[in-house]
Amino acid sequence: MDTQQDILTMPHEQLEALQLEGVKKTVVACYENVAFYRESFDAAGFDPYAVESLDDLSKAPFVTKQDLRDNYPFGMFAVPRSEVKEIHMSSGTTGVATVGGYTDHDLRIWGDCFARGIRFAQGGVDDVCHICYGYGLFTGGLGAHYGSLAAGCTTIPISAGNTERQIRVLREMGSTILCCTPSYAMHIADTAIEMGIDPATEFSLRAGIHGAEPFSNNFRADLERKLNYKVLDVYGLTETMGPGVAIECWEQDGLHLAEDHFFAEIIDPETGERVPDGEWGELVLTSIDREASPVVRYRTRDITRFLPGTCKCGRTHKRIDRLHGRTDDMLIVRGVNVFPSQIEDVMKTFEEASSWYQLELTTKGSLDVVTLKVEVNPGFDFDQMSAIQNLQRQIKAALKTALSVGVEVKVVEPKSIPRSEGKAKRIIDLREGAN
Ligand code: DLL
Repeated sequence: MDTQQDILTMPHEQLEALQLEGVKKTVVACYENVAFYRESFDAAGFDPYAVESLDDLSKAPFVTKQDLRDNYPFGMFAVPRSEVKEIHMSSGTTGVATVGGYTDHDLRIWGDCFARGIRFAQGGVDDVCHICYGYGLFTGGLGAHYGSLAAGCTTIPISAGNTERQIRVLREMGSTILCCTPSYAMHIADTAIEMGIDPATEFSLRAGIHGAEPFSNNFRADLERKLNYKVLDVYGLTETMGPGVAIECWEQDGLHLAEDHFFAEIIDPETGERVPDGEWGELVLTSIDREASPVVRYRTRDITRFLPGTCKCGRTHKRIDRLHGRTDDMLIVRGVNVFPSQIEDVMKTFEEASSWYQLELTTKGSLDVVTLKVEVNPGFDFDQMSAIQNLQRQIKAALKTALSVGVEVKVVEPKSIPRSEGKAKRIIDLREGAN
């Protein structure tokens, strides 16, 4: 019997019973082994020994990225350092990094979680899995690596960078599964096309397992067309494990949470209260069986919602909607809340617009001004001022209609926006006091 398959299709009530057992163990382990949790549970009057239901967990205080930073490097470990076999760290571009530790058990779970994505793509021993997420402290490379090994694929640990070599290897080794950020996948596809190689016919890709940053449905459609494969969205974060917390199945109808390893809540970021199923809010995660770096009610700052109903694939694990972005990336343009990926979705309906854009934030008086810099596709006649102005006007009007936001639009030449081998930098904040 395939136990992984059983776990993925078991009745939800049965899964909840497993979750409750796991959550009970996690809160006790955190209380007994991590000074931070002992203090914060005591301060909130939360008794970890009195959890009788998953609802009781909502009495526990939240833990934030700042709490993890304050306990850098090893203060959040729930096992002795000698049991920690691997360490990963968040990029830490804004302040001190956060650290995640993994025991042998944690590494196995991580591999199993990512391997689900590969199996969702019917992947296994017949596949060649090309991994160009960055290897190192970033969780992308090694998370996909452990997943690929667990799923039995032939693994190519090429890491990010040297795009022409990526293209040669993809073509010559007949890779069937591509793991990298969606923006790097797009860069690989565009570079191949520039080199005179048609990736749709000269690569052998079947599936891409892309994540680590938001990407719109239109961006995805463009990728699928250029690379002639199917894209599955994978979500995760260093603070709770890395990639594999939730992954789309072949239905592409939301990301199945690994509910046997994480208990998820969606809260109103302002009040901290759970929102009804189906409503958008901030995802909060609690570990069920993480040994080294368990979290209790970690506020991810990522905005999503539980999707109603069951998935056509028959798996019972709840699905979250594709992520719009983080609460910190949400722009408030003249009072309207908007995420960069929503702007991207509108912009991508124009065939002249490439997939490359940046949002520049500036101030004019007391108001924030958002300028969308859109790179046009090669072939666009950049010498024709009227064509440029026309396109700018049309995109601006489309954004106003679709999102009710007034965004300035500036069309820029092909290849003028920097490419990224990892996460794309979509927002350039030039406002006073930013950075
Ligand atoms: O980005 C882990 C990862 C690696 C996920 C590879 C998927 C693939 P961090 O660097 O800690 O970890 O960044 C985590 O990235 O809180 C989200 O804001 C964002 N993010 C991750 N996956 C997605 C996704 C890795 N599929 C932060 N869609 C998270 C949108 C995502 N945003």
